[in-house]
Amino acid sequence: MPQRPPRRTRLPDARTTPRFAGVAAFCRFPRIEDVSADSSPVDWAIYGVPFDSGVTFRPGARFGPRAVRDASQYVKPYHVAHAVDVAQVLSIADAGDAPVNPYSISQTLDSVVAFAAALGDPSSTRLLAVGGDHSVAYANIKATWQRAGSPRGGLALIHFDSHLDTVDAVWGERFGHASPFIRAIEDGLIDPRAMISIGIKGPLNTPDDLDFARAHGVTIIGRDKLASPHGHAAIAAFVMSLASRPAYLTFDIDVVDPAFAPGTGTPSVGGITSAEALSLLRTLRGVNIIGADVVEVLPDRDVSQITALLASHVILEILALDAARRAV
Ligand SMILES: [Mn+2]
Repeated sequence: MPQRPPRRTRLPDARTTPRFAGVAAFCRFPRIEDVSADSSPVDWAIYGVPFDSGVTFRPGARFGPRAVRDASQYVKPYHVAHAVDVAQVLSIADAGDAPVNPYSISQTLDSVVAFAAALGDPSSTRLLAVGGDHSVAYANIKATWQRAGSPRGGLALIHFDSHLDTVDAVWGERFGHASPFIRAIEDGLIDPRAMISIGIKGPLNTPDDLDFARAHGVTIIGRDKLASPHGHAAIAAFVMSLASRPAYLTFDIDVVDPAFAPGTGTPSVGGITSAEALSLLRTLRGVNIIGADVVEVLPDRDVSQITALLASHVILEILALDAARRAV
């Protein structure tokens, strides 16, 4: 058994260093440049992608990373349901924001991939991107896939969203926020037969929007199905089928009802509650999540920071899944 590297993440003690003081980093983790160069690489690098030029409707998610950093100051590291202290098990750092070009989706995706490729140790540091609109998922998936050794057949994908995001192109643009997964599947980064889309409900522009996912074998757990035991059983069966296969988790905050997450650009009513979102994430315990993103937080439409706060806790849930898996 290889020895675990010593833990390196040090959170300031909130009882002596107030959560409302200092420069805001994700969940108060150290900035990556402050992690000692002679220590082991971090287990997770969290970085922002302040980019929203891929949206089809309301812009503003470019301000998401800052809002999530701010709201995440109140996130605490001990996860009660998994009984694990994320900061004790994992070394985590805020790697800042990827460079973006607000006038170019393609240049931005390329620069995000290049930025992510340089973070930590490619063989061990996992990437968690905070958007930004959903177009940025393609870049973080690509960087994660490359880190995994560019596996033929692609990664498994667990996708939370109100929308499938497998639209071929909108206004001729093939890499917008409606298209990250059609591109990731086409490029072999994702195995559609190991992809599950949870919370899908639309409404859609056309029923054709479902065709690509259905034809490629994506498991679709619609919002209605989540209201029945069948939906949860299907998710459990999917999790079992993955075993230890590397999986990527992408979480579009618009899967949550706008009553709980109003700060988003394409809100879809009738969604899951924030409590259901956390509960669903906890059912993924055991999945080997090697990369993730949390996207589509639009702070200008937010109320009392509730959407950014939810996104912060989704980040904690993702990290806690990995911590719980390693702590066994
Ligand atoms: Mn989406």
